[in-house]
Amino acid sequence: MNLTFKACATAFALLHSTPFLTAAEKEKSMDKMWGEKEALSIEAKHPSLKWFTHDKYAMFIHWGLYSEMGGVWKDKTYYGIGEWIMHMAEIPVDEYKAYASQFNPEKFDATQLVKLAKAAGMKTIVITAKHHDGFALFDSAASDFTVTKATPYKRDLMKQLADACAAEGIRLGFYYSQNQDWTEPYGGEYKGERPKDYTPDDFNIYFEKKVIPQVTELLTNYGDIAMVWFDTPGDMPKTYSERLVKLVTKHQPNCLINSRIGGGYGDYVSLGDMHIPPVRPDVGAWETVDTTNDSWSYAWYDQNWKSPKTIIERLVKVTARGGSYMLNVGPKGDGTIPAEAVTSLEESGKWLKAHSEAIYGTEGSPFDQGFSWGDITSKGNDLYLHVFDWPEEGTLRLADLGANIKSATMLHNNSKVDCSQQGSTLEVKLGSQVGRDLPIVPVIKLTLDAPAVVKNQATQVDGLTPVTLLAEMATAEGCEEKGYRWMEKFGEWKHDHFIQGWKSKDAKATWDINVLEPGQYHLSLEYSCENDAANSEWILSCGDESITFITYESGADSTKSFQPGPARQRNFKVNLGVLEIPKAGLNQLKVVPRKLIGEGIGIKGITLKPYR
Ligand code: FHN
Repeated sequence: MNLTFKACATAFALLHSTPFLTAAEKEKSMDKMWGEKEALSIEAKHPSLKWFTHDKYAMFIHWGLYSEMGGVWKDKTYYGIGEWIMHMAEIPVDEYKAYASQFNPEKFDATQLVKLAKAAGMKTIVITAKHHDGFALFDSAASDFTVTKATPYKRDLMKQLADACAAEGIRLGFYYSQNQDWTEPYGGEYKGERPKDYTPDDFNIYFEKKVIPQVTELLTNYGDIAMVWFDTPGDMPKTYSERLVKLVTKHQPNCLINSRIGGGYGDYVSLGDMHIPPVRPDVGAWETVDTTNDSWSYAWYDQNWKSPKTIIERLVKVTARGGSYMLNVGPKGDGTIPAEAVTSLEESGKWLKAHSEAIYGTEGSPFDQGFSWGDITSKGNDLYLHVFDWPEEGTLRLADLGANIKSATMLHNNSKVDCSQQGSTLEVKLGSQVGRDLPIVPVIKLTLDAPAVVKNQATQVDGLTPVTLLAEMATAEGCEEKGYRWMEKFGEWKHDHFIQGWKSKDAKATWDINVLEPGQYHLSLEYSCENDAANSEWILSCGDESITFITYESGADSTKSFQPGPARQRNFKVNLGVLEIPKAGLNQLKVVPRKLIGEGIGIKGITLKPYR
């Protein structure tokens, strides 16, 4: 089946606004944008990865002229990512540059901002020193389009932030858009008319005259820099990435570089925006960047604020999969931070302070994937069970940890939690905690007699809580697992994986499951199906037991989005029925076509719920 998806404005801009691309071409364009699929060419071994992998949590800041516009140009609101307003509203270069006269962030208080990051429990701040619009929040001899020369404010904002970070003991990193520069005639994706004799090789002029001098300024004028966070390398030739690596290493050997520098360089991998991987990625050191609402920079209409609990859950999920989490705030044009973001960061920060042991310096979960009730981090012999959704039956079950339980306590107050072990299965009984005043995300600390090592990563079906078997966990034969990414409305990226492209009736997708309690399970399916593959029939089985089902087309998103590109297939959730899993231990769940139409459906996940 040929799932389609909405390509983002970024990918389109990178591909010189070619409106009709195949799905494969679009996917490739996003790889270029994020540089994420290219294997890092050097073995990630930078000494600073020690703090990076220990600290887990950083603040990202998107701030610039676009923040003053807040999503509005000439009285019209442009819905999308705030910092892309110049592109979305097609603002002429001269007019955009002239707008700098309105940027006067008199209320900016660097110390307050750094203290907010500290209160949130973040250890590093990375700010957009220069985004794609080319405007510098620092003083630069290489450009006049800077806060010091083009605005009434005139003061170097990065200097203030660097001083405040140094005073408060917070690391500072700079975001620098090395390829896209919409206001530089020779820059990537210039929004004006290129000079007459322009050739793509003239990128060199921009690179030598602006990128090299400005990155040098950032590396030499602001004290110790923890990282330079490059973005959207696009088609920039590898030699430029290499030059930047050399430049950073020369001036600040301790400074980290993210993989979006392009060309396979970088000290660690930045996954696609807002991607919280459900399964542990095998890419060495990595991070997820995310934001407190949907847009990166301030946009007046974007009220989709993440609650303190959501922030904690996302931080835990990333930490549990072995990554680091960088969460963005978008200050307004006057320098103030939206109150909702402040509250969420402060509240989640209180939780983090009380549970710091379960985040900083942890190793991630011994399981490659999370659970429906929450997720796990670990340190030595200790496991930290972060309970997002208190299980209905008051019991958590884990098996095959390769170690024995010694004790279980609530991390926030050290109170004892009942636990027992039968064979290799542990049970943690939460009954004694019911009715108590619990933290937003309660954490149970399990102390074992050895570090947990889960040798068999088959999904554990515990007989108590629902379990979703994801496409990412399947073995596909005669079909394929494929990831899709699209931007939904205000810049928030969605990431879905499917088992799809069923070639024949002999194709199959299988999931290994470790059944802790045999019996009846209620099964449901989340899938996507195009019109021309509707009414195909399928068999889902486990051993001799099976369920037969038919799938309907799942519908598509409207094409009338501000994003160009064809419609994206929607997902559909259906109940399949009740299936008996007769034996405990390793089993296999299998899906095969019974009557295949077209390339069949895309399976996102199958959920098993104990049937009571
Ligand atoms: O185009 C940028 C976008 O504006 C934002 O800065 C994000 C943050 O990761 N990076 C690019 C898109 O991935």
